[in-house]
Amino acid sequence: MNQLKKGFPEGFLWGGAVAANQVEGAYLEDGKGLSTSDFAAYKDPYAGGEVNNFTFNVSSQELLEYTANESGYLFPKRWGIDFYHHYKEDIRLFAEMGFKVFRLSISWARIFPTGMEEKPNEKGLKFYDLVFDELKKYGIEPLVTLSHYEMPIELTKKYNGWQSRELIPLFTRFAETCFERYKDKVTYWITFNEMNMNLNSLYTGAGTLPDLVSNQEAAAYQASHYQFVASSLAIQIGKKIMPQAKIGCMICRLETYAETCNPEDQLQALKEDHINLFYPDVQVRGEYPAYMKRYFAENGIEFETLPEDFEIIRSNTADFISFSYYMTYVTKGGPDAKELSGHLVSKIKNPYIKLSDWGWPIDPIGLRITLNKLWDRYQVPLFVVENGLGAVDTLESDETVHDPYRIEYMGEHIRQMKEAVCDGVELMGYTSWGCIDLISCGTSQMSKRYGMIYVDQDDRGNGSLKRIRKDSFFWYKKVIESNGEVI
Ligand code: BGP
Repeated sequence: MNQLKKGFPEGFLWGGAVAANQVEGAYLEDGKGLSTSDFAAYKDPYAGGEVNNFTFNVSSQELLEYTANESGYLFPKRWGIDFYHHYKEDIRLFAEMGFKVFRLSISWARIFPTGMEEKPNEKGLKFYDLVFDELKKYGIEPLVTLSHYEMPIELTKKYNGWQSRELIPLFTRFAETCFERYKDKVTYWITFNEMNMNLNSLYTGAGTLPDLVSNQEAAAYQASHYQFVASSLAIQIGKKIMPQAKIGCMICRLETYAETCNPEDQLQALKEDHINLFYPDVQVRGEYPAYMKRYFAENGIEFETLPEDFEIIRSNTADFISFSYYMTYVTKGGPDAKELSGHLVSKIKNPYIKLSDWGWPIDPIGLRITLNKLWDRYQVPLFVVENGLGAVDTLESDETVHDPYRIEYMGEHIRQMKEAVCDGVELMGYTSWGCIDLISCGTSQMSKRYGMIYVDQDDRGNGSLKRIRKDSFFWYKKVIESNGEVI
């Protein structure tokens, strides 16, 4: 009998993750064009407004004339945490924790301000050169996401985002430019962040204004189809330029439990798992699964494809599956199954697990379950590229931040990852989400803090931007030093 696995393999890629639109700021600096994420806004909560949902809260017409009325709105992703000017300090802190890898994204609009230029913006390219060089100084591998919930707003205005096939060549030109420029600095790439979340937010994932499409679900699958093709073409191009590169796909993993052992509930859980696994199925197995063709037919979902699309998808599959894992879901069969599913947070509560400050269920065992399921289904390397606890943190008068709740959350999830590795799962690494406090994707709040590093800034952008090590900073440093043995 061969040796049982006891823990994380040598070379396990410990680190942290951010996204350009949630950290960089400098939203119009050095030639960058406006991104869709620069319109992630909410009414100023301190001026009587309340935190609304993620996308710009006015009609599409007003968005397209964004200068028309910005009064009362806050656009936190336009300032982020000013990573653009703090990246050296931040990377030094990541190195102090012992990071082996750092997940970040490239802002498309820094490289092609409108997305349609023939030539890239040299100052945009230069910024990421400097970031990668800084990471290299500390021996930290970049893990680069090409599209992480942002794109040039001009592509929304002209094409309504990924509703148009025109986005495919524009994206592959962006990808090829990055591959050519950074081929000697970046080995690990992800094409699209959480592509399955097109179903939850067309604007965030696909740069599509929902009120300009007749069927939002069909529009999400149309955008996903074009992104499948674009991702496969990017892999094809990438492998020619960087034969040694590892290019992966990425989903938001929605591990779903049936509420009871009633076969109807179990069947509904399977159906919802299919909706989630459709994305790695296409990107790793290389074809549309029959269960989704049936789903499209039975639900009257139509979108444009071309025969050659399917050969591109078949011939250019992802090297690994990366995913975000925050929580698990509960579902059940019956007449109201449809409206109970597809929400960011499960409508049916799981009585066996606690909730975070933002009501997200906390389920570490679910991570072991999901790792086993994904490994059993695909037998390709896996990478947990987002996992973390958004919480209210308190900066003490002595400039300390005590976050035992975050240490417990991360510790429990790392423990379950270790169990999965001992079950035989091939796991490449773990990049904790929001390794430094940043702007929330879903609410644009600064106060939903994820980091092991505190950033002195409030929801309105006020603060010194000082970086402060939390208790979890020192704890995570020990975890990495021991390759997870202390867990
Ligand atoms: C994922 C995004 C990340 C991150 C995370 C946490 O969907 O890929 O960008 O933001 O969600 O969500 P939030 O920031 O809304 O707490």
